[in-house]
Amino acid sequence: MSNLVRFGISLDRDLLETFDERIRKKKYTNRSEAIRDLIREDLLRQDWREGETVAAAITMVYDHHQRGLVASLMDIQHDYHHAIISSQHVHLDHHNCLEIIVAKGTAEVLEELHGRLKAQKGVFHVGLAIASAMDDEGEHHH
Ligand code: NI
Repeated sequence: MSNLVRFGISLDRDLLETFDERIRKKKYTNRSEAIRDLIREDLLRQDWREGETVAAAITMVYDHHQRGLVASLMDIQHDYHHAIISSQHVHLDHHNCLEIIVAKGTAEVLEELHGRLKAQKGVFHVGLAIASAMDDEGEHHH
């Protein structure tokens, strides 16, 4: 890679040992990759805080036999049609459904959607994972 830059980092020995222990547990093959991921995560959190548009995945597990729940979840998703890109529904077993919603928006909008889904009775778990930062043209950066 022509854009690759090498630089040295001075670090306290104890801190480095703790870091090496952590990256071993996470199965990183080298320190550079672990440090790159930390930097990317930090930049992404910063975009999130600054109200930039990010892409995210919302996963939820719920009991579709809960009275009125499927209709409520559908109503909520329609309220956020401008943010939701796609959703996938998996019938896990006789009772439970898993839904994966891919959405794009600001932290405020995505957290609000997440919160409303989570508040419904019969919903067991709702996760929100930020996938990537986007700029105004929808271009992916870092
Ligand atoms: Ni289902």
